Amino acid sequence: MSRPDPRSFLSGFIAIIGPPNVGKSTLLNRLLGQKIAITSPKPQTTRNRILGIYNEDDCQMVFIDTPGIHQTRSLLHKSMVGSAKSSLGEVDIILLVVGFEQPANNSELTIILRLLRQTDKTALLAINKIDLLKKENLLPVIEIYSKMARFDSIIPVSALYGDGLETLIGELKNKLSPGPQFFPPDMVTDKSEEFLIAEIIREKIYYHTREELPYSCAVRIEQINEDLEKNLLVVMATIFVEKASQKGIVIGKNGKMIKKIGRNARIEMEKIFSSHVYLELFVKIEKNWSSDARSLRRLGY
Ligand SMILES: Nc1nc2c(ncn2[C@@H]2O[C@H](COP(=O)(O)OP(=O)(O)OP(=O)(O)O)[C@@H](O)[C@H]2O)c(=O)[nH]1
Ligand SMILES: [Mg+2]
Repeated sequence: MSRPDPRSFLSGFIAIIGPPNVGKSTLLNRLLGQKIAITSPKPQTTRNRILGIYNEDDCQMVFIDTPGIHQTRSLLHKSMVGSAKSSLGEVDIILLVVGFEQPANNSELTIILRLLRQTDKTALLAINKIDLLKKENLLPVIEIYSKMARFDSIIPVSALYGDGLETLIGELKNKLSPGPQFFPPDMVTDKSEEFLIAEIIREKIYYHTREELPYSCAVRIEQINEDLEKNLLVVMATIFVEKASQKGIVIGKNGKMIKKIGRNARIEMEKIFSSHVYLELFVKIEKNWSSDARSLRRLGY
Protein backbone atom coordinates (compact mmCIF):
# COMPACT_ATOMS: atom_id res chain seq x y z
CA MET A 1 0.00 0.00 0.00
CA SER A 2 1.40 3.41 -0.92
CA ARG A 3 1.90 5.84 1.90
CA PRO A 4 -0.01 9.13 1.68
CA ASP A 5 1.90 12.28 0.83
CA PRO A 6 2.91 13.69 4.24
CA ARG A 7 2.87 17.25 2.94
CA SER A 8 -0.82 17.26 2.15
CA PHE A 9 -2.12 14.64 4.61
CA LEU A 10 -4.37 15.97 7.38
CA SER A 11 -4.83 14.32 10.75
CA GLY A 12 -5.79 14.94 14.33
CA PHE A 13 -7.21 13.60 17.56
CA ILE A 14 -10.79 14.53 18.40
CA ALA A 15 -12.37 14.00 21.83
CA ILE A 16 -16.10 13.34 21.79
CA ILE A 17 -17.34 14.64 25.10
CA GLY A 18 -20.70 15.53 26.57
CA PRO A 19 -23.27 14.72 29.22
CA PRO A 20 -24.37 11.08 29.53
CA ASN A 21 -26.91 9.64 27.10
CA VAL A 22 -26.73 12.35 24.41
CA GLY A 23 -25.62 9.92 21.70
CA LYS A 24 -21.81 10.21 21.68
CA SER A 25 -21.23 6.50 21.06
CA THR A 26 -24.08 6.30 18.55
CA LEU A 27 -22.44 9.17 16.68
CA LEU A 28 -19.04 7.52 16.65
CA ASN A 29 -20.43 4.22 15.37
CA ARG A 30 -22.34 6.04 12.66
CA LEU A 31 -19.31 8.07 11.57
CA LEU A 32 -17.23 4.91 11.30
CA GLY A 33 -20.01 2.88 9.70
CA GLN A 34 -19.55 0.08 12.18
CA LYS A 35 -20.25 -0.65 15.81
CA ILE A 36 -17.23 -0.31 18.04
CA ALA A 37 -18.94 1.27 21.06
CA ILE A 38 -22.05 0.02 22.80
CA THR A 39 -25.05 2.32 23.27
CA SER A 40 -28.18 2.21 25.40
CA PRO A 41 -31.11 4.33 26.51
CA LYS A 42 -29.61 4.41 30.02
CA PRO A 43 -27.06 7.06 30.99
CA GLN A 44 -23.46 6.08 31.80
CA THR A 45 -23.24 3.30 29.29
CA THR A 46 -19.69 3.98 28.11
CA ARG A 47 -17.13 3.28 30.83
CA ASN A 48 -13.82 3.36 28.96
CA ARG A 49 -12.19 5.64 26.43
CA ILE A 50 -12.53 4.06 23.03
CA LEU A 51 -10.56 5.13 19.98
CA GLY A 52 -12.38 5.13 16.68
CA ILE A 53 -10.31 5.79 13.57
CA TYR A 54 -11.89 7.48 10.55
CA ASN A 55 -9.93 7.29 7.32
CA GLU A 56 -10.08 9.02 3.99
CA ASP A 57 -7.38 9.04 1.33
CA ASP A 58 -6.14 12.44 2.44
CA CYS A 59 -6.96 12.50 6.14
CA GLN A 60 -7.24 10.53 9.34
CA MET A 61 -9.41 11.53 12.31
CA VAL A 62 -8.80 9.69 15.54
CA PHE A 63 -11.95 10.03 17.63
CA ILE A 64 -11.97 9.31 21.34
CA ASP A 65 -15.36 8.28 22.69
CA THR A 66 -15.54 9.07 26.38
CA PRO A 67 -17.89 8.32 29.27
CA GLY A 68 -20.53 11.02 29.78
CA ILE A 69 -19.43 13.69 32.26
CA HIS A 70 -21.68 13.83 35.33
CA GLN A 71 -21.60 14.37 39.04
CA THR A 72 -19.81 11.36 40.41
CA ARG A 73 -20.95 8.88 43.01
CA SER A 74 -18.87 5.72 43.11
CA LEU A 75 -15.20 5.14 42.47
CA LEU A 76 -16.19 3.65 39.13
CA HIS A 77 -17.87 6.90 38.12
CA LYS A 78 -14.88 8.91 39.29
CA SER A 79 -12.64 6.80 37.08
CA MET A 80 -15.06 7.22 34.15
CA VAL A 81 -15.35 10.98 34.45
CA GLY A 82 -11.60 11.28 35.08
CA SER A 83 -10.87 9.50 31.81
CA ALA A 84 -13.25 11.78 29.93
CA LYS A 85 -11.71 14.92 31.38
CA SER A 86 -8.13 13.81 30.82
CA SER A 87 -8.83 13.13 27.15
CA LEU A 88 -9.35 16.87 26.68
CA GLY A 89 -5.68 17.52 27.29
CA GLU A 90 -4.54 15.04 24.66
CA VAL A 91 -6.52 16.06 21.61
CA ASP A 92 -6.43 18.71 18.90
CA ILE A 93 -10.16 19.23 18.63
CA ILE A 94 -13.00 18.92 21.13
CA LEU A 95 -16.35 17.77 19.79
CA LEU A 96 -18.99 18.51 22.38
CA VAL A 97 -22.19 16.56 21.83
CA VAL A 98 -25.45 17.57 23.44
CA GLY A 99 -28.98 16.35 23.06
CA PHE A 100 -31.14 19.22 21.85
CA GLU A 101 -33.43 18.67 24.83
CA GLN A 102 -30.68 19.40 27.37
CA PRO A 103 -31.88 22.33 29.45
CA ALA A 104 -29.49 25.26 29.50
CA ASN A 105 -29.21 25.07 33.29
CA ASN A 106 -28.23 21.38 33.22
CA SER A 107 -25.55 20.81 35.85
CA GLU A 108 -23.61 18.34 33.72
CA LEU A 109 -23.44 20.83 30.90
CA THR A 110 -22.25 23.50 33.32
CA ILE A 111 -19.30 21.32 34.35
CA ILE A 112 -18.40 20.69 30.72
CA LEU A 113 -18.69 24.33 29.65
CA ARG A 114 -16.41 25.25 32.52
CA LEU A 115 -13.84 22.74 31.25
CA LEU A 116 -14.15 24.17 27.74
CA ARG A 117 -13.47 27.67 28.97
CA GLN A 118 -10.19 26.46 30.44
CA THR A 119 -8.82 25.41 27.04
CA ASP A 120 -8.15 27.36 23.88
CA LYS A 121 -8.55 24.30 21.67
CA THR A 122 -10.80 24.19 18.65
CA ALA A 123 -14.24 23.25 19.92
CA LEU A 124 -17.17 22.14 17.78
CA LEU A 125 -20.67 21.56 19.03
CA ALA A 126 -22.88 18.82 17.62
CA ILE A 127 -26.51 19.21 18.64
CA ASN A 128 -27.81 15.67 18.36
CA LYS A 129 -31.22 14.00 18.12
CA ILE A 130 -32.66 16.68 15.84
CA ASP A 131 -34.92 13.99 14.41
CA LEU A 132 -36.98 14.53 17.57
CA LEU A 133 -37.15 18.28 17.06
CA LYS A 134 -39.63 20.28 14.99
CA LYS A 135 -37.76 22.15 12.23
CA GLU A 136 -38.91 25.57 13.40
CA ASN A 137 -37.48 24.94 16.86
CA LEU A 138 -33.96 24.28 15.66
CA LEU A 139 -32.76 27.87 15.24
CA PRO A 140 -33.72 28.94 18.77
CA VAL A 141 -31.83 25.92 20.16
CA ILE A 142 -28.72 26.80 18.14
CA GLU A 143 -28.98 30.35 19.38
CA ILE A 144 -29.10 29.30 23.04
CA TYR A 145 -25.97 27.18 22.63
CA SER A 146 -24.07 29.78 20.64
CA LYS A 147 -24.38 32.11 23.63
CA MET A 148 -23.11 29.52 26.11
CA ALA A 149 -19.56 29.16 24.85
CA ARG A 150 -17.24 30.03 22.00
CA PHE A 151 -17.78 27.27 19.45
CA ASP A 152 -15.86 27.25 16.18
CA SER A 153 -18.87 25.66 14.57
CA ILE A 154 -22.31 24.36 15.58
CA ILE A 155 -23.70 21.43 13.62
CA PRO A 156 -27.17 19.96 14.15
CA VAL A 157 -27.12 16.19 13.60
CA SER A 158 -29.08 13.02 14.04
CA ALA A 159 -26.61 10.28 14.85
CA LEU A 160 -29.39 7.73 14.72
CA TYR A 161 -30.48 8.59 11.18
CA GLY A 162 -27.19 9.94 9.85
CA ASP A 163 -28.42 13.49 9.23
CA GLY A 164 -25.81 16.26 9.23
CA LEU A 165 -22.87 13.88 9.47
CA GLU A 166 -21.33 14.87 6.14
CA THR A 167 -21.39 18.47 7.26
CA LEU A 168 -19.86 17.45 10.58
CA ILE A 169 -17.04 15.52 8.91
CA GLY A 170 -16.47 18.46 6.54
CA GLU A 171 -16.25 20.94 9.42
CA LEU A 172 -13.87 18.68 11.33
CA LYS A 173 -11.71 18.23 8.23
CA ASN A 174 -11.48 22.01 7.86
CA LYS A 175 -10.00 22.19 11.35
CA LEU A 176 -7.38 19.45 10.89
CA SER A 177 -3.71 20.32 10.44
CA PRO A 178 -1.14 18.57 8.29
CA GLY A 179 0.04 15.53 10.19
CA PRO A 180 0.95 11.86 10.03
CA GLN A 181 -1.26 8.87 9.50
CA PHE A 182 -1.15 7.77 13.13
CA PHE A 183 -2.71 4.36 12.57
CA PRO A 184 -2.83 1.96 9.63
CA PRO A 185 -5.82 2.88 7.46
CA ASP A 186 -7.49 -0.51 7.98
CA MET A 187 -7.48 -0.11 11.77
CA VAL A 188 -10.83 1.03 13.14
CA THR A 189 -10.33 0.93 16.89
CA ASP A 190 -7.67 0.39 19.55
CA LYS A 191 -9.91 -2.02 21.43
CA SER A 192 -9.68 -5.78 21.06
CA GLU A 193 -12.31 -8.23 19.89
CA GLU A 194 -12.43 -9.45 23.48
CA PHE A 195 -13.31 -5.95 24.71
CA LEU A 196 -16.12 -5.61 22.18
CA ILE A 197 -17.56 -9.01 23.12
CA ALA A 198 -17.61 -8.12 26.82
CA GLU A 199 -19.21 -4.80 25.97
CA ILE A 200 -21.92 -6.38 23.83
CA ILE A 201 -22.88 -8.60 26.75
CA ARG A 202 -22.95 -5.55 29.01
CA GLU A 203 -25.13 -3.71 26.48
CA LYS A 204 -27.71 -6.49 26.60
CA ILE A 205 -27.74 -6.27 30.41
CA TYR A 206 -28.46 -2.53 30.04
CA TYR A 207 -31.35 -3.28 27.71
CA HIS A 208 -32.98 -6.10 29.62
CA THR A 209 -32.57 -5.24 33.29
CA ARG A 210 -33.98 -2.28 35.12
CA GLU A 211 -33.09 0.58 37.40
CA GLU A 212 -29.74 0.44 39.12
CA LEU A 213 -28.84 -3.12 38.18
CA PRO A 214 -26.81 -2.39 35.03
CA TYR A 215 -24.56 -0.11 37.05
CA SER A 216 -23.67 -2.98 39.34
CA CYS A 217 -22.67 -5.27 36.48
CA ALA A 218 -19.31 -5.81 34.86
CA VAL A 219 -18.36 -8.43 32.31
CA ARG A 220 -15.10 -10.32 32.02
CA ILE A 221 -14.22 -12.67 29.19
CA GLU A 222 -12.73 -15.88 30.56
CA GLN A 223 -11.97 -17.66 27.34
CA ILE A 224 -12.33 -17.29 23.59
CA ASN A 225 -11.66 -20.16 21.23
CA GLU A 226 -11.99 -19.94 17.49
CA ASP A 227 -12.73 -23.09 15.49
CA LEU A 228 -11.94 -21.99 11.95
CA GLU A 229 -13.10 -25.23 10.37
CA LYS A 230 -16.57 -24.89 11.85
CA ASN A 231 -16.51 -21.08 11.61
CA LEU A 232 -17.38 -21.07 15.30
CA LEU A 233 -16.44 -18.71 18.10
CA VAL A 234 -16.69 -20.22 21.59
CA VAL A 235 -16.87 -17.62 24.34
CA MET A 236 -17.03 -18.04 28.11
CA ALA A 237 -17.76 -14.90 30.08
CA THR A 238 -18.55 -13.94 33.65
CA ILE A 239 -21.04 -11.27 34.66
CA PHE A 240 -20.03 -9.74 37.98
CA VAL A 241 -22.67 -8.27 40.28
CA GLU A 242 -22.32 -6.75 43.72
CA LYS A 243 -24.98 -8.59 45.75
CA ALA A 244 -26.77 -11.94 45.92
CA SER A 245 -30.12 -10.29 45.10
CA GLN A 246 -28.61 -8.92 41.88
CA LYS A 247 -27.36 -12.35 40.93
CA GLY A 248 -30.94 -13.58 41.22
CA ILE A 249 -32.19 -10.83 38.91
CA VAL A 250 -29.52 -11.43 36.27
CA ILE A 251 -30.25 -15.15 36.23
CA GLY A 252 -34.02 -14.65 36.38
CA LYS A 253 -36.79 -17.13 37.02
CA ASN A 254 -35.71 -20.52 35.65
CA GLY A 255 -32.71 -18.80 34.08
CA LYS A 256 -34.97 -16.80 31.77
CA MET A 257 -33.09 -13.50 32.04
CA ILE A 258 -29.59 -14.85 31.54
CA LYS A 259 -30.85 -16.82 28.55
CA LYS A 260 -32.30 -13.67 27.04
CA ILE A 261 -29.10 -11.68 27.63
CA GLY A 262 -27.03 -14.54 26.19
CA ARG A 263 -29.24 -15.05 23.16
CA ASN A 264 -29.28 -11.37 22.21
CA ALA A 265 -25.53 -11.01 22.72
CA ARG A 266 -24.91 -14.12 20.62
CA ILE A 267 -27.11 -12.91 17.75
CA GLU A 268 -25.27 -9.59 17.63
CA MET A 269 -21.84 -11.22 17.83
CA GLU A 270 -22.74 -13.57 14.97
CA LYS A 271 -23.62 -10.54 12.87
CA ILE A 272 -20.46 -8.61 13.73
CA PHE A 273 -18.01 -11.49 13.37
CA SER A 274 -19.83 -13.34 10.55
CA SER A 275 -19.45 -16.65 12.37
CA HIS A 276 -21.42 -18.98 14.56
CA VAL A 277 -21.11 -18.20 18.23
CA TYR A 278 -21.43 -20.41 21.26
CA LEU A 279 -21.69 -18.22 24.35
CA GLU A 280 -21.66 -19.45 27.91
CA LEU A 281 -22.35 -16.98 30.70
CA PHE A 282 -21.61 -17.31 34.40
CA VAL A 283 -22.74 -14.93 37.15
CA LYS A 284 -20.53 -14.19 40.14
CA ILE A 285 -20.79 -11.89 43.12
CA GLU A 286 -17.88 -9.57 43.71
CA LYS A 287 -18.96 -7.49 46.70
CA ASN A 288 -18.97 -3.73 45.99
CA TRP A 289 -16.61 -4.03 43.05
CA SER A 290 -17.63 -0.58 41.79
CA SER A 291 -16.23 1.08 44.89
CA ASP A 292 -13.10 -1.01 45.29
CA ALA A 293 -9.96 0.17 43.53
CA ARG A 294 -8.46 -3.31 43.12
CA SER A 295 -11.65 -4.85 41.74
CA LEU A 296 -12.01 -1.94 39.34
CA ARG A 297 -8.54 -2.50 37.98
CA ARG A 298 -9.16 -6.22 37.66
CA LEU A 299 -12.30 -5.53 35.66
CA GLY A 300 -10.55 -3.09 33.34
CA TYR A 301 -11.65 0.29 34.72
N1 LIG B 1 -33.88 9.87 18.50
C1 LIG B 1 -32.55 9.77 18.56
N2 LIG B 1 -31.97 9.00 19.51
C2 LIG B 1 -30.63 8.93 19.53
C3 LIG B 1 -29.81 9.63 18.62
N3 LIG B 1 -28.52 9.37 18.92
C4 LIG B 1 -28.54 8.52 19.97
N4 LIG B 1 -29.81 8.25 20.35
C5 LIG B 1 -30.24 7.38 21.45
O1 LIG B 1 -29.81 7.95 22.67
C6 LIG B 1 -29.48 6.92 23.62
C7 LIG B 1 -28.08 7.13 24.15
O2 LIG B 1 -27.15 6.92 23.12
P1 LIG B 1 -25.61 6.62 23.43
O3 LIG B 1 -24.90 6.67 22.13
O4 LIG B 1 -25.47 5.41 24.27
O5 LIG B 1 -25.25 7.91 24.30
P2 LIG B 1 -23.85 8.31 24.98
O6 LIG B 1 -23.76 9.78 24.91
O7 LIG B 1 -22.74 7.53 24.38
O8 LIG B 1 -24.11 7.87 26.48
P3 LIG B 1 -23.03 7.52 27.67
O9 LIG B 1 -22.07 6.53 27.12
O10 LIG B 1 -23.91 6.95 28.72
O11 LIG B 1 -22.42 8.81 28.07
C8 LIG B 1 -29.65 5.59 22.87
O12 LIG B 1 -30.92 5.07 23.19
C9 LIG B 1 -29.58 6.01 21.40
O13 LIG B 1 -30.29 5.14 20.53
C10 LIG B 1 -30.45 10.44 17.61
O14 LIG B 1 -29.84 11.08 16.76
N5 LIG B 1 -31.82 10.47 17.64
MG1 LIG C 1 -21.41 6.24 25.22
